[in-house]
This record gives sequence, C-alpha cells and structure tokens, in this order.
Amino acid sequence: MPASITASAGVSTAIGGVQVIDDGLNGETFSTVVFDTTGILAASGSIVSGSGTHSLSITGTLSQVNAALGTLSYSNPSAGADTITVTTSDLSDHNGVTKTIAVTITGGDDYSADVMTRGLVTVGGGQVTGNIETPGDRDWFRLSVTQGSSYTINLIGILLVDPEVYLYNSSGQFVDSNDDSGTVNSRLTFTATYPGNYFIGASAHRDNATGTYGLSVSAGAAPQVPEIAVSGNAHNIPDNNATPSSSDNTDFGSVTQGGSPVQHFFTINNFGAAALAVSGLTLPTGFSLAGASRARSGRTARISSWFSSTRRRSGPKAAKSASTRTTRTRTRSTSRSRAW
Ligand SMILES: [Ca+2]
Ligand SMILES: [Ca+2]
Ligand SMILES: [Ca+2]
Repeated sequence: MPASITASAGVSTAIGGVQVIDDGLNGETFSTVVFDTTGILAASGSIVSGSGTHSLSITGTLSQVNAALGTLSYSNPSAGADTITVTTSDLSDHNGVTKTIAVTITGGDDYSADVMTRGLVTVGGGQVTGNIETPGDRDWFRLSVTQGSSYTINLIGILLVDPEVYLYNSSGQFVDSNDDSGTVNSRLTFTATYPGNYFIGASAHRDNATGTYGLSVSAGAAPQVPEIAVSGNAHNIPDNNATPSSSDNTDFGSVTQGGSPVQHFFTINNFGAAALAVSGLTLPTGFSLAGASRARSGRTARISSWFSSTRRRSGPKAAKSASTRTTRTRTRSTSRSRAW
C-alpha cells in the first residue's frame, strides 16, 4: 500500500496498490473500511457500500475485497492535505490491521476551458464568480442565446487585477475578445448569429496573474455610463448595503472619547464605459469627508478622503461609557481613462 499519494484538486485519482494480504485458505470473510476527512472515496462492485462518500466499506472474500480495492479512487475539490485510513478485519480470525495513506491535493481549477465546462452564465441572471487559480488558467462558461439578439458580457476583477474576456462559438472556436474597456475590466458586446450556446472565457491579462473574477451578461448593447463599485479590504460592498461588517471595513467599531481615531480605507472602481465623477458625497449623520487626493498620472487615479465623527452612545450606560466614534476613510480609484 502506498504511504502517500498526490492528487489534483477536482480530479479523480486512482489509488493503486491497496490490497489485503492473507492466505485466505479458510475462505474467510474480510471487511475493509476506507475513510478520509475531506475527500470523496469511490470503488465499484456489489460488495462496496458508501462509494462516493468520505467512508466506504467492502465486505467479501479475499479475492472479492481485493478486486473491489483495485477500483479505489479519490477526489477532492480543494487543494490541501488529507489522510486516508484503511482498516481491514478478518471476520473469521477476529484480527485486523489499520494503515494510512497521506494525501497531498495540489492545484485546483473550478472550470475547464472547453465546451464540456460546468460553468454556466445566463442573460440577466446576475454575476457568477470564479477563480484563476494558477497563471495560465482559463475558465469557460456556457451562455444560451437567441439568434439576432445582442448581448453585453462584463468580466470584472474582484481579486484578479486585470481580467481578459473571450468569446467562442458552440464548437469552441474563437469569435472575439476584449482586455480593457474603459478600465482594466473587460466588456464585450456581440450579436448572436445562431440560436443556442456560446462560450465565454475568463482569464488574467497575459495569463500572468491569479485571483477571483465576476462574470455577468446583460441583454442589449452596453450603456455608455459609469458604474461605481466600492470595496473595503478587497471585499465588494453591495449597493445599499446597510450592515456593518469587519470583513469589508464597514464596521468602524468605537474608541474611548479622546482616544486615537479609527481609520478605514475604501476603494472606488469605475466598471462603466464612461468617466465617473465622484462629488456631492452623502454621508451618514455624524460622519464627514475630511480629505481627498486626485489622479496623479496615467492609469492610476486616486482619491483619498477622511471621515470623522463624534457620536455619544445613548442608553443607561452612556454617562459612564460615553464613547467617541472617529472614522477616517480613504477612497482610491483605479482608472486607465483618468476618470477622475
Ligand atoms: Ca479556474
Ligand atoms: Ca480553468
Ligand atoms: Ca483587462
């Protein structure tokens, strides 16, 4: 039995060499239990139960068990480490043995780059997300269209800095592509020349980066308007979001009155096809815009702003624990077209 194996995330890997060794002379019945923590184990045969789960068991004669073990395979959707434990009991002699196999799961890819992809995006169906896990990775998504209709594909970087979008026909042949459209994000408008499926490919520009992207498709041509997207701590803050969260920097917490101010930073991106002007900001009661910096040169524009407020807590403990909430917020924008 191998002491260790290596598997690629999302790919079923055969585990060879797992066999029960016994004379089997007495026609004993053996029971072998194979289990792991995060992966999926599979084996075929009528004496196998639990195939496709974290734990499967095989009960039969020596030759039957070994035949089933010969079909043993392992898969795991996520990269990392796992341990497979194999316990075999001789049900006649009432003895058993346990051995382990260390598993290393490498890489990982959420969507293939061919017409067999499991990726799916629908017109007006919102944004689907995916990952460029390794440089050079490309992910395809199937899109169902109506002949003669126009569609606009938007591919934005969430953690991927500079995405690039591709369009392929139902046979997987290249139709069109776009790298940057107003910003480093990608936008492609096309008119379907046949009914059925097209495929959309997402990648990093020059295949040299990794990260999470968001893909959406809308009906019609792209409106030539700006599209603001605000994020904190690299997490998108949805429109009209009113729930403070530490993960996206929107929870400012509180500090003791007279203490150091709390400073949070935000990023503003323009994903639209027209320049975005940020002015007349409306801030919640008690917050104020304290500063801003503007575009410096070329591709990078930056706005910095500081908000501060002093807010006394209400309630029974207010007299003893009056607190000052001071907030400094800095916003930053990236735009190739110097939108600011
Ligand atoms: Ca991928
Ligand atoms: Ca892929
Ligand atoms: Ca791009």
